Amino acid sequence: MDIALLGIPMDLGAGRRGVDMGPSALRNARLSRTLRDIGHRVSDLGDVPVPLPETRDKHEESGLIFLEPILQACTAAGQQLAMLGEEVFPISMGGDHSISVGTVTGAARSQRSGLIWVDAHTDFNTPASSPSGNIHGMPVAHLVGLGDAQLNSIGGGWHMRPEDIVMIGIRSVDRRERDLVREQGITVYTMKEVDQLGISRIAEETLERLGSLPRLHVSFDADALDPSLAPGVGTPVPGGLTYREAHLLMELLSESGRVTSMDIVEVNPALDHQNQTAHVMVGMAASLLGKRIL
Ligand code: B3U
Ligand code: MN
Ligand code: MN
Repeated sequence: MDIALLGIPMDLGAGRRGVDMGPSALRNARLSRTLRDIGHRVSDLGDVPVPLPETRDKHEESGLIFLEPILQACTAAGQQLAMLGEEVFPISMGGDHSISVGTVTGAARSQRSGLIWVDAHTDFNTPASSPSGNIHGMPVAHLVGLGDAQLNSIGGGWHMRPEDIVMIGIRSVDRRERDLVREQGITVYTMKEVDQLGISRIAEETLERLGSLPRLHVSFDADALDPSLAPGVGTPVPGGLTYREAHLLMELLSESGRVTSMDIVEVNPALDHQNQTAHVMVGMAASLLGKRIL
């Protein structure tokens, strides 16, 4: 397969600094080499320009911190991805999760698209519900067309249907965010369901729901993993996916042959131990892209 890597060194949407170094950390952990060893052709498109926080006004009072530069970077990322051939599998390297407003939109190439959101958080806040004003807690709400009119119209008004979204690994949801997730009817597998049902049943149900859509995007937030495995994240939450649960999920999605794009987000080397989190996430990408044990 042809794989394109795109870096989005963004930390404007997160509450803590350092996640802008994520693309470097992933390159250092040999993402491209690992995918080539599986047999793919990999091209690295470099990084989308992202303004430095020091050079911009936060506009905290708006409830959307650093909205302007985030709009710029997400629009640029979406445009780059939308220009790729349909057969190219893009991997967007964050950066905080606000990048996904642009990457999910761009990777969809204007088609109906399923979204598998692997995360400790639902990221379904709107400016009105968000306790923090951090845009990395808001991308999914904006992908379905809620929230801020500028942020939800990146990509010219393409939106996802709530029924085309499945979230896995969830264990931290804000109070008003929960109401929105329920109202919109998003399918959510919390860690309780991961424990109860097992990840293979969850993968099966997810593919039953989304497997016939023309495109399928996996957005993988490193904080979905247990913090003992992936310590390099800004908002660690105990009780996450184990190494094998996460790999099995990626392996089963890979076997389906339905996944057409991926994000790797929230890898923060400033909070990590010896780049462990980036290495773990490179392993996840390898499993999603067909690395086989035998
Ligand atoms: N729900 C909180 C915290 C959060 C969301 N995503 C991350 N943290 N990584 C918020 O700020 O919206
Ligand atoms: Mn997230
Ligand atoms: Mn998260």
